[in-house]
Amino acid sequence: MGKSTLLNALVGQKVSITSAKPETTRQQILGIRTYPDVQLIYVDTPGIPPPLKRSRLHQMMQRSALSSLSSVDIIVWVLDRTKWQSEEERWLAILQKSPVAVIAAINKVDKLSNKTLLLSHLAELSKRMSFLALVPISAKKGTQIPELERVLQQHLPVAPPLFDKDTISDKESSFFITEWIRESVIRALGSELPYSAAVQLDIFQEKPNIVHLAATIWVEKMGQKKIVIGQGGKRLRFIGKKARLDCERLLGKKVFLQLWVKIKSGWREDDKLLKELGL
Ligand SMILES: Nc1nc2c(ncn2[C@@H]2O[C@H](COP(=O)(O)OP(=O)(O)O)[C@@H](O)[C@H]2O)c(=O)[nH]1
Ligand SMILES: [Mg+2]
Repeated sequence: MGKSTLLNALVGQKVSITSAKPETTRQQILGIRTYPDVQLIYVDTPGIPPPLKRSRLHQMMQRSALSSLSSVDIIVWVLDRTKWQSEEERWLAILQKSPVAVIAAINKVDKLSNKTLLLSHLAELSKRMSFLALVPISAKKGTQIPELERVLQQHLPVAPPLFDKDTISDKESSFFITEWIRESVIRALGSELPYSAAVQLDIFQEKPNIVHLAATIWVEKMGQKKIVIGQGGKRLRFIGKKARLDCERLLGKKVFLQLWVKIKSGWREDDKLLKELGL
């Protein structure tokens, strides 16, 4: 859909990881943007996984997605152009009953060639529930993001700011480090490792000129470990390089990053490990 891409566009910096694969976002992340006269606090959420194949991790993702709905002032429903699949149907059923007002953000319009289709889709959507506004956007290109912000500001209640003006998220560096590593794993692996990796930070040691980081990439099976490591460790080095550069940007210092790949079968059902991973 592009929820995390949109969050990053609205915050103006990367706070949430994105990938072409569903289920990239696992938990709620706040992104904060402060202008001289307004502070906008956004909540990024996972999607709702299909009802079959639900693991403990899936249940946690769903709980996280749904719990944010009641605690916000406005919901922005991000849709992928005119696509309408079972997840959209599940969200519609939930949002129709929501006491919180909803804005529909029709995303990825940069990929939409037939604009007539868009108009009829907007008309269809409006028939099924009432929205505060329907805003076609491109989160990736930044198209119509100021328009979406304008509509949001128009409808938000007046309140004192909750965060310092320089704060962009509720998460700490350690969270971003493990997420940047996980994003690098997801992107390096294409469809070979669906949803099965978790990252745990083992060492975070800050020295005057360099930060020493060590992390474990948890996978479920021997075969997956081999894929992540690659021939002669080539893929793991590639994953590590991208993650290291992202971490250097985040921490503003040189980073020495060590990665280990370990197997823990059924980690997605393991409450203790899920807790240790902050899920
Ligand atoms: N062409 C295009 N791609 C987008 C846009 N927004 C997001 N994407 C891509 O869609 C994929 C899913 O995005 P992501 O933000 O991770 O979606 P999420 O699962 O809803 O959080 C990624 O490959 C993004 O680069 C957009 O406006 N235009
Ligand atoms: Mg996401």
